[in-house]
Amino acid sequence: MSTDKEKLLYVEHCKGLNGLEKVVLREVRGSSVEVYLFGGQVTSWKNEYGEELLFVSSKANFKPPKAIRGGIPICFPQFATHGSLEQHGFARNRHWSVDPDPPPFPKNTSNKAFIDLILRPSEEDVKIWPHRYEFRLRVTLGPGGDLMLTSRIRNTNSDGKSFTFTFAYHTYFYVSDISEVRIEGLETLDYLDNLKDKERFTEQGDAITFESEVDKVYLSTPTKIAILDHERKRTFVLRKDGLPDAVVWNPWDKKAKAMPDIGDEEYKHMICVEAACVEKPITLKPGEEWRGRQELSAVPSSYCSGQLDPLKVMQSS
Ligand code: TA6
Repeated sequence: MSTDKEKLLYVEHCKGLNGLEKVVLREVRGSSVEVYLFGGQVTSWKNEYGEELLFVSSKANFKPPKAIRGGIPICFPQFATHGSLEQHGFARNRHWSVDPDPPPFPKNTSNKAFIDLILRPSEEDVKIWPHRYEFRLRVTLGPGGDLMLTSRIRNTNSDGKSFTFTFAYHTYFYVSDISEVRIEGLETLDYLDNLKDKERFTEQGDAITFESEVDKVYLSTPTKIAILDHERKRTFVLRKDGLPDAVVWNPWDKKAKAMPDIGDEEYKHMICVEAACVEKPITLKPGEEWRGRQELSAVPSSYCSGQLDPLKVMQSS
């Protein structure tokens, strides 16, 4: 296959909803990913059977500048709300560009389905957050259907000033039924409860299950978290690097009803588990660069974080 045709197979630039620019990544076994340049936001991740693994609300706006409800919104330069910046910062509300000069891939990777995007502040942005930066985002669909996001944020201030930020990949996983979902890997950890004035508690249970609204920032978590969808016999495995915390959120019925861009019953089919850096903000001096990665995979459901080797599960009858 010629390199042009091959490239088209792996990476296709096209128009999405409302004519917004979109990139489709495809792998030979049939898995795919969609990334909108608006927000630098992944809005679809399908396995080789064409099953959608991320949640995007049926009422999501694909009309800038409002963020798209679902997929993987990027929260930068802040997670949540502090001072004058809007909730979750503004990276998810901006138009990103394809990066003409991406950082080199590590030599040993054979990944072909990837896109490099870049975001720099506009003069308007500098007025609301007085710093200059280069935010490079690489979205990669691996040969086995895994989805990797790598963020590289460099301080390019020429005034010698450092800047400090918090960050999250606000990932919305699609689940069959939230009441059948269990999260493993966060047991016994401390968390800040956003429903109780960010008070600090310690998680007691042996796995996290859901019966009502949850909005917690788990602190200094393991690098691997498992999200088990019992009904669908599917486990999502989230691996993260450079992102010590993890946010777990489901709005439940009352909050969902109050949100215009999510269906009243849709909370039953989503769980946000967000690789994040919240408790200890990151500070960069001019010229310094921070890197934060998350890698998502979906494996058969009997795999639990660290208890069973997914390869053994895959080979078992
Ligand atoms: O990640 C949890 C959270 O901070 C919740 O408090 C809720 O606000 C959610 O994010 C969605 O925020 P958004 O600004 O996207 O509506």
